[in-house]
Amino acid sequence: MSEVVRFTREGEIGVITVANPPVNALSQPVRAGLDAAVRTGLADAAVQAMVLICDGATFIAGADIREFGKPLAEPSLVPVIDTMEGAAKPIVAAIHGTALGGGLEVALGCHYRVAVPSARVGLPEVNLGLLPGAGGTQRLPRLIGAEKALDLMVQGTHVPAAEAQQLGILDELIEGDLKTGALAFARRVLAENRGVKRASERPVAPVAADFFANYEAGIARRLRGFKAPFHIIKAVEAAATLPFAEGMKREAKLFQELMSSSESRAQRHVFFAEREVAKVPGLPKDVAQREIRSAAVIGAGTMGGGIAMNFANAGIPVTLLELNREALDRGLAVVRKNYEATASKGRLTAADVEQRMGLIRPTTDYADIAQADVVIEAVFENMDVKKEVFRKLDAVCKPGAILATNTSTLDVDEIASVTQRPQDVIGMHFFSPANVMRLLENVRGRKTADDVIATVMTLSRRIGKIGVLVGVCDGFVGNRMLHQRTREAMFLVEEGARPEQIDKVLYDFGFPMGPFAMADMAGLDVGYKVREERRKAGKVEKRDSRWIDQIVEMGRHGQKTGAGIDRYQDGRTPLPDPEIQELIARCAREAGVTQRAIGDQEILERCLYPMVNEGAKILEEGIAARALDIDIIWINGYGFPAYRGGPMFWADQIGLKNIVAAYRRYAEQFGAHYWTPAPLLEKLASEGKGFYDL
Ligand code: 3H9
Repeated sequence: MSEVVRFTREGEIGVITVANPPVNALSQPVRAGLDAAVRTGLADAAVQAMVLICDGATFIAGADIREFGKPLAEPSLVPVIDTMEGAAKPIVAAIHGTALGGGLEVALGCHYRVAVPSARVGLPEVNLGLLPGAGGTQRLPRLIGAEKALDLMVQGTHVPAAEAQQLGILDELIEGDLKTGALAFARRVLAENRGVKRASERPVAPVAADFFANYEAGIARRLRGFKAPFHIIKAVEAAATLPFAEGMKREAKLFQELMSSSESRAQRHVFFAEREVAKVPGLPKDVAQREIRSAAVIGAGTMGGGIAMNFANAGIPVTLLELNREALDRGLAVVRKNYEATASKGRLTAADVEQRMGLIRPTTDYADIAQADVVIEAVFENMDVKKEVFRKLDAVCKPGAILATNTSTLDVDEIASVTQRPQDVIGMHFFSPANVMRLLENVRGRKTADDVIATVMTLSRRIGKIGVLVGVCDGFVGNRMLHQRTREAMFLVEEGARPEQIDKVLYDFGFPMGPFAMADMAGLDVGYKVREERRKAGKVEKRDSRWIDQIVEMGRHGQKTGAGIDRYQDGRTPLPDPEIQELIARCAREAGVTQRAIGDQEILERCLYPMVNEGAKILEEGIAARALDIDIIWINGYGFPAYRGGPMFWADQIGLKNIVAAYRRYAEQFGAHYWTPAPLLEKLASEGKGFYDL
């Protein structure tokens, strides 16, 4: 038999074992091996039933994504599953770890499914811009109904075993040894003469005539821009309305369409990039990491409380320090409220809430954090305040503790310089709300030690974040690029574009919200203070667009004051305000800018190309090691649509030479100051290359 699939016999039961680490993906040798193993079992008169089980950490976790985009090597998965399902001898899938995608489709092609209680099953192809293409869209609705099947496939949920059993995906849960339990189950099937149960032969429970149209309408806004969820609905509709064989043909066609789509290509890139960011170039793989058994957070504001929650969620005890008792109590109350909100949605039990709150230890005394393995400072964003905190940390923390700052703008090296141990200091820039947002920009200082970096990258994953390593500069990667977009958006408005027009262009591009709607929601005073600080620090823009600042000076701070760039009738619904249009026109006149009608394409290019250009500078300076680091930051921290792969991946699709050509056009129109391409961008464009060719 093949190296990755073994066939053995335990009495009258044939045992097929897949061994293809790390996740038993269905590469060509596995598909061929499965096919051969099933045929061996069928041909062997002594075999009456079979068990399919996997070695290693998990059941089959899906098709081998690395084979996608290449010509398919036979056999493809569908006929292999057909052979299994068509077998006259019962086959039992024995699941541990995760049965995902093609893995679950293989299991659905088996006649019975058993699993250990810790297992999870799902069809998460949607996250790769695909649909289950080996019968999943046809068999799952036959087992659990169209609606549940759609929920599962459209959300890509990993369903816990107990729930999967309730739904009807699993036949039985096995306590104790899986193989022993699965063999016993197979023997019972034989003894009770239960025969083969083929999912494909069952009907799909009927649904209302308008069910699919309603389902689509229900996800249309939230999942706009993604192709796969809508194709999944079409495939399940085929399952509900066509004979199985016809449904399979429809599934195959829809799968192929997705496989060759730009959306799926981008999402597959994101899948691997999210795993690649953890592998820091130049960092020795064998560097011994520091042990993190406890944490402390300085500052119990919104940010500090959110950060502490991440540790409690991961089961790591965390001390939360605030200088005065009232602020500490307020912070804790917010944390509790957040947990209770989650519990009220059924995602945590009351006991979970208490357990997590129990892991957060409040204090007003620095002495209580002396033994913490990692300390994250989340106090007011001011250099003097931060330095004061770090002097104290240096005095009280045990040797070897990691001292992290959550600064989003300040120089990590300067903060580190007030300590006697700059090698232990690093930035951990969480995004708000810190308990929800997955991105963590880990900022390496000039002197940060390798083992501190490695430990913090591992810790990021442990607390459920995607940690991306960046270097010290103004705004790090995310905010530095965002600054470019904000500036051009302000200019565009001054030149005659309406704020809501710009919002719509970026919303239609795939961002969850446009920059001005976002600014009104976050509070215009926030940006105002940042700009004031920048001006005070002598960071003056060559062209200074003041219209938003004038809005703030009128006392209009956004949604929270009932008016900002827009007016808010009922507190939330924006209404464009003629008074603001006049204010903008007046600002334009004062700045000597002639207003004109501006097209959507110009808006898109002027908002996004400077971000790409800044990304090129960030790469040149080594602030980010790879284009993929930048892409993952923008997708997870700023809502860049995953189906476009991130700004740098997107730029490669546009073609860097086209971006440079646009830069030249805009330089003629507006001058070279803001429109000089970065040397790296220019070089790659002239060589016909992209950022991903670096
Ligand atoms: C599909 O099945 C299509 C079918 O419907 C149709 C067929 C016709 N292939 O995530 P980890 C690698 S689409 C190749 O860090 P964890 C991964 O890159 C597929 N490689 O571990 C990494 O490599 P490296 C549907 C894969 O324990 C290593 O394995 N299935 C695949 O945190 C460890 O991964 C899915 O979408 C793969 N399918 O999580 C499931 N999966 O070490 C995708 C993983 O070199 N996978 N690798 O960086 C997952 O969700 C997680 O990997 C899993 C394990 C939960 C399984």
